[in-house]
Amino acid sequence: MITSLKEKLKLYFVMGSSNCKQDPRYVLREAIEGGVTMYQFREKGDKCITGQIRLGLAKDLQRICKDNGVPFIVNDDVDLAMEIDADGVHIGQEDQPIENVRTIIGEKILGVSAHTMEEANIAVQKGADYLGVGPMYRTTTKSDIREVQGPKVINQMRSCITIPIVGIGGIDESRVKEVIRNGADGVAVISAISQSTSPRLAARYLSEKL
Ligand code: 3NM
Repeated sequence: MITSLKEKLKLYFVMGSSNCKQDPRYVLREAIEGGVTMYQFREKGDKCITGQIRLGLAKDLQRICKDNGVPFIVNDDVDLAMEIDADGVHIGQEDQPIENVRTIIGEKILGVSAHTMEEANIAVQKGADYLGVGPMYRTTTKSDIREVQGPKVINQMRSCITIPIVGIGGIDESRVKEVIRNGADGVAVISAISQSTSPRLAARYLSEKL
């Protein structure tokens, strides 16, 4: 990849069908037009789609990413990532052990959610390529989240973590700068883009803050 992973992580859009007010394909196309630099397929929760419909959506969204040179990352589902040859996988602390995922996916991008210094250090040792740290702020998009951390936790992690870090959770246009000032390489957002009536403009405004 010509552009570094750090650059690609600048405006990281995370989304599944239940996060969108409009067709996810339209939302992703618009978001990329607006400046999204990386995308994570996160088809999770009560209202998520399954089976062949899910697979079909993943392939459609992957195609949109490919056509625009945007890396396509799959949340949790290592089998799906391998089946469709995604660019990478993002896992949480409750998912499969990091080292197992690294063995399966080889050179693909591996992102890990970390909430504390200890989790961050372990993730790096076990082969993470980047960390997602959150929740930065209060969010209603994900129900099983940890306590709000605030961007300072990224500042602390920066004393020993050198791989790219993105902040996630409750980030909107007004908060991007604070997250970056605390040492994040980028921001990961769901609702700030997916719930907007204009995902393109929402992505553009976020991107302008970066
Ligand atoms: N992970 P929004 S918070 C997927 O803290 C996710 O690890 C989080 O959605 C974490 O941008 C979160 O709409 C939800 O707040 C982010």
